[in-house]
Amino acid sequence: MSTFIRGGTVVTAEQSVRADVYCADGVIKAIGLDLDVPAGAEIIDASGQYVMPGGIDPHTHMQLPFMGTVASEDFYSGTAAGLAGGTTMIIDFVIPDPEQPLMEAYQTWRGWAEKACADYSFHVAVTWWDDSVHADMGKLVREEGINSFKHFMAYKGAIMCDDEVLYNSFTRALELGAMPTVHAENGELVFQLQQKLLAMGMTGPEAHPLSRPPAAEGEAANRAIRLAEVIGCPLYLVHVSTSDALNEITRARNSGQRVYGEALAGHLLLDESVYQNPDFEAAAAHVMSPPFRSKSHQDALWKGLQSGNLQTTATDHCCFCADQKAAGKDDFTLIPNGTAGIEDRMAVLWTHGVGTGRLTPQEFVAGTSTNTAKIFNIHPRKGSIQVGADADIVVWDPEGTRTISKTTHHQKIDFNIFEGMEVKGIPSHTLSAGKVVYAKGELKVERGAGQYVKRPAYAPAFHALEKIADANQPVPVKRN
Ligand code: DUC
Ligand code: ZN
Ligand code: ZN
Repeated sequence: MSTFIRGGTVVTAEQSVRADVYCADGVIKAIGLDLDVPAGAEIIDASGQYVMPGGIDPHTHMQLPFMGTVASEDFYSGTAAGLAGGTTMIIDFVIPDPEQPLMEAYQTWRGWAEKACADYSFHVAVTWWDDSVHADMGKLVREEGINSFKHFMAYKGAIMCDDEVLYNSFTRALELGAMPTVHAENGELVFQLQQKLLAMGMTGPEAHPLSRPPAAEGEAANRAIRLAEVIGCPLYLVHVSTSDALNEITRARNSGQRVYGEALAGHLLLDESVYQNPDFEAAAAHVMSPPFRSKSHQDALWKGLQSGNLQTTATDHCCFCADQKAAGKDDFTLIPNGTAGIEDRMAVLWTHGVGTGRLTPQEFVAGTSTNTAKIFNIHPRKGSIQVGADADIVVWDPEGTRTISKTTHHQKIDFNIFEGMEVKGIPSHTLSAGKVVYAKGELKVERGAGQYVKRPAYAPAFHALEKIADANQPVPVKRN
């Protein structure tokens, strides 16, 4: 099985260059101008189009059991929707219940993901602490190819980590060469504000953003960053939604800390007015955490991407349909948190990023694919167009248009937060492991074709950090 992509412009994070790309045996075999077409290759005419690394969405929650229900999108339908939108890999989250062994939860998620039709990997959440968690983190890194651990600083009484768990887990991650990641919101403050708002009779979705103010995110971001600073580990902040958190990241990076930030397509494009919709279903459909913010935060996030203080983009794809959201009809704290976007991320970011001049095409590739591959240590196998890399490729038609709608999307959810948005710049073809899995509106995916991608630990850089920490060891004063 081989595919020949002819006459396109290859766009990577570094450059744009006219070249043909030949793929066989799942990888890129040749790149160059006017290559000979090998016998039997399927030819894709890419003239007038860009040939880019397939998107990597580092933040999805397929079939997540959460807030008393289960996300409606599973690993098959979700990765298929991703492929339709040019995303060829996801990093999903294993989220153990408190007291559940990490390895047990990991095996459960691995089983669920076997039906995926695009490649996938996992961050594993640390939701509690004891010696078995310490040991399982080691097994996951050394034997299972997990190199990132997630910490929820929100969701009190469920999966929230206190500072003790953060300290223990960040310290262990450093030892193992793994990346700690955080959902940064002060969960205690959110809980107290939720109770206060309910007591005031604020029971609808309009109370959701009030219960999670920007300061709650800024405080948690700062706390996590400061813990990482003292421990000496790097840190990745998922779904940065406020200038408050971004300012903390920027400050830390300027002082030399290795801190990374992720922006969601939804946070870049939607604002908090969605919660004022008098239609409960429409307002509840936007309930996710952190919530959509004011336009000034959106502007800050775009600037974060432009300046490089935010490196990656994601969706937090977590689908709940109207009947599931209805659980919170009389109490906004019971609305399952989550919105969709895996199918639309690439097109909306191209349209509102490259199309408006906010991002160059190279910055688009960096922010949708390459930076994620680098941060999570799978580059250049993923996130690049080079000989030997996996042939996960999107052929991008910059003149192609589409109107986003729940009536035409492939996502398994009855709502689309980008409903009615006209996008210009869409995939014409998506290749997964060299196979054409999406062509001009038609999906040709195979259940189970996606592979689990192991991500090695980052030992060398981390050992350097450990050496610095060792050199700064305190020495007791000798006294008589
Ligand atoms: N936020 C959501 O909106 N859904 C899933 C988990 C999360 O942190
Ligand atoms: Zn989160
Ligand atoms: Zn999430």
